[in-house]
Amino acid sequence: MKTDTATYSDWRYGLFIHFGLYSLLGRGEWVWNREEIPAGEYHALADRFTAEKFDAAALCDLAVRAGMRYVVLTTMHHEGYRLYPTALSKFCSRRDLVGEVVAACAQRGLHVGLYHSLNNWTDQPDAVAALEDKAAYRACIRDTHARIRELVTRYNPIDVLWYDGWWPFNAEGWQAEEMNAMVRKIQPHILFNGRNGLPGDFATPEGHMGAPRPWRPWEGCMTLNNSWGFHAGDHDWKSPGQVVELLATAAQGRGNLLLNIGPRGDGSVPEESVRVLETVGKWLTRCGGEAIYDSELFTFDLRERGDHRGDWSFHGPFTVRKNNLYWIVRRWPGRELTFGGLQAKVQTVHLLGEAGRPVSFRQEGTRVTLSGLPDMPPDALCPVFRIACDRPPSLYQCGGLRMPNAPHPHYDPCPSDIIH
Ligand code: JFZ
Repeated sequence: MKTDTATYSDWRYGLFIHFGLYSLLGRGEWVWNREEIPAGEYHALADRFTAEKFDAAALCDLAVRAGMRYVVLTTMHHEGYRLYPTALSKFCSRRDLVGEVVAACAQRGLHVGLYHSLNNWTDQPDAVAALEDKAAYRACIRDTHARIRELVTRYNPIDVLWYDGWWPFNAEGWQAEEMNAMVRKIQPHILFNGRNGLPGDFATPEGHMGAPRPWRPWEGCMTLNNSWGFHAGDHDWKSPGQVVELLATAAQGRGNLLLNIGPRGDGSVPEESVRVLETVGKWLTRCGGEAIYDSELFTFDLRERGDHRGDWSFHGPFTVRKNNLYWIVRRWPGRELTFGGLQAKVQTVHLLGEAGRPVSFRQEGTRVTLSGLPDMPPDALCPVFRIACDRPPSLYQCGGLRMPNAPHPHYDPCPSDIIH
């Protein structure tokens, strides 16, 4: 599948899959390193790794049901174990799990990205030796480039090469310019993330959804609980409502949310993650999709007013597309909903979804009230309104009760992530 940065920002929602030998232990993907497990003991996990319940078709079906448009799989994490047969190491799966996922994505029209750690704890000379010795350094970089070359040759075409594990080198150390040029020669349309030391084609804020400033294509990668690789003791799942909120942040910043699952060692997916993904997927189909997909960068009138964000509401986030303002009402306050600061004239208001219908409203200047609504939220997860305006809508409210007629000094100890 061919790709480019222009359409990348509209993928919006993807499935990140962390899977490897560590999944058998259920204590996260760094377990070897953090617990200082003897190498022989850790490597012996390969004999137990059969991934008998790893079902690429089912995983991709889950992504589709979840409303996702792409999948990124860990082809090799820091442990060094490859999920694909390779001529370059014995430490690999004989079954081609990567090929299975790439094929299942293609069948479903999902874009596909391959996560690959540059540094790994198995291949010798490793990055530690490379730091200490020039010959080891040369061998380590040569081997890393060879691995990447083999990966993008085996799986061609793919949409994204998702580098990770840059420790301990920067772009110069990894010879990242040469690395990207070599990959682009094999796959001209491939996109790179920014984790081999170069900025890449998109930014990857991690653990938060802050759009880069100034804006460029971006993807926030988030865990569904607090672990990337399967952790048997981590039951701290995000609620469907929290995932909706993450999606709204992606949508208003015109970025993507890459949401992670960590299958167990046998390849089965923890039921709680399936439940959350499906609940949000149904919401996207029912009413949320229009507010989330193909949204535009919401500038909140920032160009005129520095980095003051005037968009926030106690009830839930806003997104925009063309002349429409979407209101994703996470906290339903009751029969009337009011927001201020609208720099446009409202023409119609609709509640989206099964309960979809026109909604009465009144507008006094920048203040808009939606009325005649039920006491209880009209959607089981999160009602969404389409507020059609006479021009691309923008919102602004200042910290006082009226807009000052004089410029005021600007001081902000915690500047907004979203400055465009
Ligand atoms: C890396 C990995 O070490 C981790 O296991 C996981 O795969 C994750 C997606 O990526 O971890 C990082 C990478 C970047 C930051 C923190 C952890 N960061 O930028 O703060």
